[in-house]
Amino acid sequence: MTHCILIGAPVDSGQQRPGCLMGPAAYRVARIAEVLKALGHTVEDRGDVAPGPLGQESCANPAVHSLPETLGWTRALADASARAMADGLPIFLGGDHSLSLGSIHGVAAHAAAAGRPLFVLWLDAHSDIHTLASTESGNLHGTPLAYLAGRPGFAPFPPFPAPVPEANICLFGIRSVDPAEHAALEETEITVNDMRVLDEQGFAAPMRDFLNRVQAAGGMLHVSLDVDFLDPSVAPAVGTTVPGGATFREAHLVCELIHESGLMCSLDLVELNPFLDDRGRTARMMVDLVGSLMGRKVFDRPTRAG
Ligand code: B3U
Ligand code: MN
Ligand code: MN
Repeated sequence: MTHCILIGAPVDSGQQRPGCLMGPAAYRVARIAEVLKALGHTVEDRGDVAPGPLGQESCANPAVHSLPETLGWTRALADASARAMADGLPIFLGGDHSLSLGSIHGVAAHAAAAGRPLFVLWLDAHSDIHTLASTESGNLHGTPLAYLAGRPGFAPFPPFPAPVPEANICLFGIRSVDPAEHAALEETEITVNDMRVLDEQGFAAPMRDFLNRVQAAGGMLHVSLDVDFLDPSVAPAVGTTVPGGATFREAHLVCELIHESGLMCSLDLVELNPFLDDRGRTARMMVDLVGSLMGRKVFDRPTRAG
């Protein structure tokens, strides 16, 4: 039994298509709390985080937009995250992926204080490893991995408490990488399980390899699940659909393996844009996956209303 702490993060400043701010409400309507309770967990919904006050920060790259807003969210979410880590397993209901700038900040502070190594699993179509200098879109949802890895160029942001060693980061499912990100990844030790690798080796073996490494190191695992990890045919409600993503079965398998490892300490659910959804289908799919992450078997689930 786990104490699950729901934290609404209606962040919309990290990209330019409005709608992600409705994400937390959609997860609640899709009965995330009830699904967790049915699995025997306790659930505490801390409501939606409010962004911190707006500053005047700017940076040299003119493409970057909404920097003060994203900084406000980062500070507020880092704080909410560190507090929740002391009490249970936070589940961040996004919100675009820039929310991870804050959520993982709090998780890393907690792990450092506990003296435990932190590992990060990035389930995403994108590598999200731009810096403020390299992003061409200026969308800060493309930057959290660089921030948490301690890459330079994040001066206006609060210093990352304990950068996650590159060897502790695993990208899984990626299939859209910008040239600057490609160059950055080439010079790192980050494990890149792109779709080419997963097509050839399947999802289970590379996932088990990574989980075994976390286990052997006595590590804590933060999971960041971007809706676009999934194929758009099963999860259409996302601003940046990329064909060729994980199927229903592959995604559940990954979640079941993570559950069986017992290693996950915190979870981001990001990029759901309910305005683009097909009668709540993507929100329900994500909540289904949370069920698998928290102990439900694919063929053993309670009947859901709706
Ligand atoms: N790498 C591109 C596209 C992108 C990243 N994350 C999402 N899209 N969702 C960028 O804008 O940085
Ligand atoms: Mn992402
Ligand atoms: Mn993505």
